[in-house]
Amino acid sequence: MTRHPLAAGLMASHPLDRLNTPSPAISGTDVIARVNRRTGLSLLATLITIALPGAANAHDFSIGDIRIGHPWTRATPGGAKVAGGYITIENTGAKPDRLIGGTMEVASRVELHEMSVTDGIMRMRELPAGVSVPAGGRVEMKPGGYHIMFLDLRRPLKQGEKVTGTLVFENAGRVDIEFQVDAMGSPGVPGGHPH
Ligand SMILES: [Cu+2]
Repeated sequence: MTRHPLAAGLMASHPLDRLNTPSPAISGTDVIARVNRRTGLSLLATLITIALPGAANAHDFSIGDIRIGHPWTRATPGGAKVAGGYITIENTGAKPDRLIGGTMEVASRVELHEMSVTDGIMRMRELPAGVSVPAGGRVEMKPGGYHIMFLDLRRPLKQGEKVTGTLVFENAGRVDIEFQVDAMGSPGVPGGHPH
């Protein structure tokens, strides 16, 4: 998996700059740090020490035995109506599970898709049965393969923002997640989606 450009950016900037700059999307870490700023600098320093090493992979979500790693998508040009979302799914349980759907605040519909090359042509198809995750297994949804398709975008996605949604697993249930929006055309499929 490629290292996330946003994660690199986060690591490069000074933690205090981030804390002192109100961002439109306030992360849990920021809120905790702000609350604790009142309780003393040493505590704040401790918090930063704890929070920062996790910055590169703090962007994880879990429900039951399912762990969702690093949801990301791409910025879209003005008129675009679709975007692809990418995640890794880990099933730490003893039973198989299945990603069967989801919702996005920025899109009126979400589908699960697979992109594959057949006879030299890149094709995309919907996976009506979802994406199965074997017990103890791991599935990578990434450009050129499985993806979460955001359909009928209500607005363009802007680089650097986070967009929220939910994913639904057959066994584990529903989980709220956030997708980081990467640069337009960040490592993916040449030509984008043929929708
Ligand atoms: Cu698609």
